Amino acid sequence: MTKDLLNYFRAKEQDNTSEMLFDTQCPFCSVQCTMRLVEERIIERNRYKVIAKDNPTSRGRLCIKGLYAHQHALHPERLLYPLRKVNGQFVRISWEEALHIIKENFVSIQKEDGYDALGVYGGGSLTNEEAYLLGKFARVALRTKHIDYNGRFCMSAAAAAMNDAFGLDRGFTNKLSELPLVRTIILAGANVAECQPTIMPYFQEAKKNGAFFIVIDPRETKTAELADLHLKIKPGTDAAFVNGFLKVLFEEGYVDETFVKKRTEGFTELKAHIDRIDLEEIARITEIPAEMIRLAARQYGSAPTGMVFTARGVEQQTNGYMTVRNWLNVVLVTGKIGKIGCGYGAITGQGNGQGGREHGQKADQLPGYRHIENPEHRRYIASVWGISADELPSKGVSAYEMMQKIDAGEITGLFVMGSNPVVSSPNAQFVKNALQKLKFLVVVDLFLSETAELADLVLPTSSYLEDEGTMTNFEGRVTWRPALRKRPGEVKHDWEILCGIAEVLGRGEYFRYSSAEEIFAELRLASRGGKADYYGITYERLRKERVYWPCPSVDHPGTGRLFEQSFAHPDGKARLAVVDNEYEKEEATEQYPLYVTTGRVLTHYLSGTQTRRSPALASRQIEAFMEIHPNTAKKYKIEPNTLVKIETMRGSAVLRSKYSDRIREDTIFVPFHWSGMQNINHITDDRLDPHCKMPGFKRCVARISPVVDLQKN
Ligand SMILES: Nc1nc2c(c(=O)[nH]1)N[C@H]1C(S)=C(S)[C@@H](COP(=O)(O)OP(=O)(O)OC[C@H]3O[C@@H](n4cnc5c(=O)[nH]c(N)nc54)[C@H](O)[C@@H]3O)O[C@H]1N2
Ligand SMILES: Nc1nc2c(c(=O)[nH]1)N[C@H]1C(S)=C(S)[C@@H](COP(=O)(O)OP(=O)(O)OC[C@H]3O[C@@H](n4cnc5c(=O)[nH]c(N)nc54)[C@H](O)[C@@H]3O)O[C@H]1N2
Ligand code: SF4
Ligand SMILES: [Mo]
Repeated sequence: MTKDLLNYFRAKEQDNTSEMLFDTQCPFCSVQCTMRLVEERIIERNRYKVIAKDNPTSRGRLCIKGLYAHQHALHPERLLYPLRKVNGQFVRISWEEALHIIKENFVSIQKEDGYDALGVYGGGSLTNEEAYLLGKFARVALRTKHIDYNGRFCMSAAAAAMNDAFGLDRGFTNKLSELPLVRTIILAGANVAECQPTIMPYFQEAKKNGAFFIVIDPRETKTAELADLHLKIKPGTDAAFVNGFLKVLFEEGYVDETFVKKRTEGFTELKAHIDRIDLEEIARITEIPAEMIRLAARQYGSAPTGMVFTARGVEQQTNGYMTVRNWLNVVLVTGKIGKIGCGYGAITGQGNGQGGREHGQKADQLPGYRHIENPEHRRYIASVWGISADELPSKGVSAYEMMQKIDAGEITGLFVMGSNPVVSSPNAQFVKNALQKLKFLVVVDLFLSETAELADLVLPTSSYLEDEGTMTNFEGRVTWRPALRKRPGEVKHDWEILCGIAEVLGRGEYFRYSSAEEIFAELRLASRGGKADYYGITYERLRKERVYWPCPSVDHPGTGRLFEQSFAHPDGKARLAVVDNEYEKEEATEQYPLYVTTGRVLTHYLSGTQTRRSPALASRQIEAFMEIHPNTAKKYKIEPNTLVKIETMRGSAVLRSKYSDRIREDTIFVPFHWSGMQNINHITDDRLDPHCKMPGFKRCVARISPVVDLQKN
């Protein structure tokens, strides 16, 4: 009998076994799968088991990350106490001391450098309640205009494009349950099989029902296995591709003229622009044969139903906004939106990537998608918060621009909650150097992340097993995450930390809550009448169902399919846009001959702070790698599974080669979940999309060389 089993029986005999059940939601991606953690205490040790729970989105499925999420939440490296850096070492302090230090530093920074010298940097893992409160904290407790969040690197291009085209940004315009009815599905720069694996069965069902799949990606990914047509596009040329696609739709009569006339603006200009497009030129730019572009457009144009999905492959470009606008042109000119099986989806990334962008963490935004520069919106939110509208700051700058302001000495104190910008920002070495110039850096995290290591003060926060709250998934559906596990050590919830700081800063009267539900009640009111209206959504409802917003009253069923009758602009019409083929981007040269694109693998999550600490996940992919075509590798004398140095003007990284004939020969793919020498963001381009300030994570040029020359050894 094994020792474990022996212990088990011994424990049973002594009736010393206990089993505790914790229902929760996965802390990772935007699907928000539900699960139950079973914790068995048996004399000497605890054992854990995870059981998937049913919900209408993931329908009782979990991917491997969800199955092992508890491994990081229960990891011995969890931060348990506030830490202060003294002579380069972290020492444990009390919460009282921590709050006192924050007060002293925040007050002196704002006295010396002004209110806006404090920056706040949030994240899409925060619950709706905490994201909402962080926005209020920046504006009301700190009175700074500088707040932004990691969603800038994630959803900003698609969000801005949907806002401008439709007047409203919600990840999916349709219900997920409609997917099996769609006859042509376009996946542009989206790797669902690795990034939202538990919704793959919806796509597979569509496939079974005869749907035609077009996958556009420089690599043949797991997702591309669905494809009837896989287009191995040259990175960063998707906007041009869509111009070619539109050309075919126009030439071959797939435009829905009644829809265009009744429901859109800007058709004449778009038509004139597309008339000038030359399909052969598009084929040259994208390196996709004209016939393939024709085939793709015909399939979509002629299908009775169709949906276009984009994700970061096309969005994390310095023309990501324009590329999404062009895909929205496609959806609009064919009238394939606002009907069953017809629509668009920007596949949201983080667990609360959707909710996190609706309630005020963004530099220009107030709750409910209100705008910080709209006097009426300011008045309304000020009234909910009990302050005067004049007290509200104006809009600040985007996430990376905050780093530039830190570097320039304009922002001298920073408060980070729920992000690890030292790993996840473009040109990460610059960001690291900038953060070291700060007078005072506070990081609130579960772990001593690479960013927390630079902090003067680190505050421990609760994990998904401990912190109750709501999240809004990629469908625009609000979900409730119960979390009853006891917090370890002296850990506090993010919202408690914000309230505690507000209190010592003398603004406590605006931050008195005793539960997440109380904050949600205020959020409902603040969002009321806004575009993302949560007023009708209560905890009571959420304990029983997942509710689509907008939901303006408690008896409202929620809005599954958007834009059935009209779009969200005041005149009810959608806007078409003219999109150029070309834009400013890095081009391959003799010195930097290869394109580098970055992304994800199934078993890791974002900056890796969490998944690198999970033995089951880390062991499946222990280090970063570069996916490289064997022909390219041979050209640069790179053997399989050997270390390679990759360099740009900005910096370098060292990665292990991984041969793959499924990637373009001119392109290298690197996941970004690792730090230090393996951090690919040391080389990425920090140019920003002028429309939404999204960095071009998905295209830069680089050179490669073997680290060890095997020939000589
Ligand atoms: N396992 C896992 N799942 C995750 C995450 C994670 O870290 N790990 N993160 C979550 C988050 S926050 C996000 S934002 C999503 C991201 O989800 P996705 O956007 O689907 O993931 P990525 O791997 O970043 O990029 C998708 C694909 O874009 C392709 N691509 C690169 N350049 C181009 C290009 O120029 N054109 C086109 N058409 N395609 C290109 C890449 O080869 C890649 O396969 O995933 C979420 N889910
Ligand atoms: N090269 C390249 N870079 C990229 C991307 C890419 O595709 N390529 N993708 C970008 C995208 S889409 C994204 S979303 C960003 C994400 O990048 P980051 O914002 O850096 O993402 P995370 O790793 O989730 O960082 C979250 C940090 O917060 C902590 N944390 C987790 N939950 C909580 C919580 O509830 N409260 C608090 N206070 N802390 C918490 C985690 O331990 C972790 O240290 O990366 C971007 N960077
Ligand atoms: S990572 Fe995403 S798909 Fe996987 S279990 Fe978590 S929420 Fe579900
Ligand atoms: Mo993301």
